[in-house]
This record gives sequence, structure tokens and C-alpha cells, in this order.
Amino acid sequence: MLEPRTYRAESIQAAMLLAKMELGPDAVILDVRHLGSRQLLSTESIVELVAAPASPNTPTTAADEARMPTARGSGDALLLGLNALGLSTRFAAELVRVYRTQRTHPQGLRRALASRIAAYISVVPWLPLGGRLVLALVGPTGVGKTSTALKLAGVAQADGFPSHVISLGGDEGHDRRSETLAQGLGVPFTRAANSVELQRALRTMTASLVVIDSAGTNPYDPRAIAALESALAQSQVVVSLTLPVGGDLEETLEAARRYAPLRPRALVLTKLDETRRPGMALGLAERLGRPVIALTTGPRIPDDFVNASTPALAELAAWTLERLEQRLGRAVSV
Ligand SMILES: Nc1nc2c(ncn2[C@@H]2O[C@H](COP(=O)(O)OP(=O)(O)OP(=O)(O)O)[C@@H](O)[C@H]2O)c(=O)[nH]1
Ligand SMILES: [Mg+2]
Repeated sequence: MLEPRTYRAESIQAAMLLAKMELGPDAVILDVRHLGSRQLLSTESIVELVAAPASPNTPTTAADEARMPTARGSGDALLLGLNALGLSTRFAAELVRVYRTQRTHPQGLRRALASRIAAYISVVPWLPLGGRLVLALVGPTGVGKTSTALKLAGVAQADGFPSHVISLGGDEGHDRRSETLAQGLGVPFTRAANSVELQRALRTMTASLVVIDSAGTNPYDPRAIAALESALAQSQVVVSLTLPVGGDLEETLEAARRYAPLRPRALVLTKLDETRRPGMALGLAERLGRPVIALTTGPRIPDDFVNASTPALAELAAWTLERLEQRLGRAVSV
């Protein structure tokens, strides 16, 4: 039997589907275990399934994959291109291998990329399907927290989920603008100057989606982070770190680490339209290890956003690989 591979998904069925999509219908299941939750609210766990192809004829194996980066050497430009976007060598090598074997079949390529991406990046639905969700967007100034809060609340409201936006710690000018935008979306809006006002507002609210839009917090100001931590210190609040894609990777990762006291449980990645390197969203999501809930693609509220999903990330990966290859100025041989 050939080298085993690992798949992660919400259910055993989904994990088996991923395994069989890639290894073929006769894939042999070697191990199944439950990992931590990947849901925002529920305690459901992720299933990790280890499988191997039954037949040595299966064209793509972990052994092939493990050999690939070294066979091509550390100078593999596509691999290095993905590394520069923050993807680990292992993840990058898997995507490059899939790309090289499937790039002439756009649908198959996207399916295979999605299956590999699912093993490295979690995505979670954020609509409050099973009850109430209180989401707090935190992050540096100007990254798109308010726009995203309004986008999420506006989309949820339009889909029939009563929603509410609370601005936490915003100044008057900021909140006046937010309130006007919220009114345009038919979304109720409340200001909370501090933790006490926030708790009071939350107690009286019945909306199924509450998005707390926090004022921008300097990641290098531990006092500001601590103040926000105490305001949001409630188990029902799902803290979602909001970060722009496309800036300096290490700087963004370092900033992200500074929000650790807030225990972020999800990620929103913004401004994918304002960079030539939107594929960095894949690297940030992998490196930060938090489920992604949404990607934003422009300033228009609520239109410019995409729910995070593995097909959406696969599209991004395919685009990124094609661009990298074009930039190399030559076809990358198989
Ligand atoms: N191009 C682009 N612009 C965006 C996106 N999201 C937000 N913006 C713009 O970025 C600017 C800042 O967005 P805000 O939503 O106010 O950001 P914020 O994080 O709430 O800012 P502070 O409250 O000042 O911390 C605004 O001009 C938005 O229109 C996006 O995805 N793409
Ligand atoms: Mg704001």
C-alpha cells in the first residue's frame, strides 16, 4: 500500500468524500479521529481521517508529493511563489503538484485544490442558522471592520436573520457614518462607549446576529488590547480578527499575534481587491490557524464580500498559481 494521506472535514462522510475524490473509490481508511471544534458556536469537532490509495496505480500519492519539492529542488519558482505568500512548504507543494497534474482541466483542478485546501484551512459558516451569534470584529485601524460588520449584518438581515450592529468605542464621526449606512441597510445600530454599555445592550437585544464593530486597536498597545479583552470577555462573543491581505506578511502575522489575549476564534480577511497578491489570504489563514468566515473584495456595502468556502479559496489558489506561472514567463513543465 502507498503512503497514507490525511483529510479533515466536519463529518466522517465529508472526510471520506475528500479522500475518495483524491485517492479513488477504493481508498483504504486507516484511521479516524475527532479534533477540536471548527464551528463558531457548537462543540462539534473536526474529523481527521487518514487514508491511502488501495492501488499503486493511483497517480497522486503522498510519497510522490513528499518527493516533489526535493526532486525539483528548493528553486522551484511556483513553490517559492506560494511560500512568499505565507503558505508552508508542505501546503504549497501539495497545491503545486495538483496544479501541475490538473491545470488543463479547470473543474478538476478546482476540485482537487479544494480538497487539499480543506486539509489546511478551516472555513466556517457565520449565518446564525442554529440560534444566536454575537460576532466581534477586532483588528488594527482602517482594515475594514466597520464595512465588514455592515456587510455581514446587511446580508444576514436581507436573508431573514434579524441583525444588529453595535459600535464599541467608536468616536462620534465614525458612528454617525456607520449609523447612516446601517439605516440604509435596515439594520438597527447601537453605540456602546464601554464594556458596561456593551453588556447592557447585549442583554436587551434579541437579534439573531449581533455584530460588534470595535474601534481600531493598535496591536502594539497592550493596554488597548487588555481594555478590549475585558469588554469582550464573555463566552457568547465570538471574536473575529480582521486583517488586510497584501501588506507585509511578517508584519501582519506579528500584528495578529498581538491580539492573542482576545482569543480570536475566527478570521475575516479584507481588501483582497487592493493587492496584486490576494493569494496571501491562503498563507495568512494557514499560518494563523483560525477558521475563516469571510473575505472582502471592495468597499461597497454589502456587495463586496464573499463567504469563506473551500471552493472560493480554491478559485483564489487557481488564480494565484496561474498568475505566478504567467509571471515566470514560461510554461512550467510537468
Ligand atoms: N478596496 C477595499 N476597501 C475597503 C474594503 N473594506 C473596507 N474598505 C475601505 O477601507 C476604509 C476603511 O474601512 P473601515 O470599514 O472604516 O475600516 P475600520 O477597520 O472600521 O476602520 P477604523 O474604525 O478606523 O479602525 C474605507 O474607506 C472602506 O471603504 C475592501 O475589502 N476593499
Ligand atoms: Mg470602524
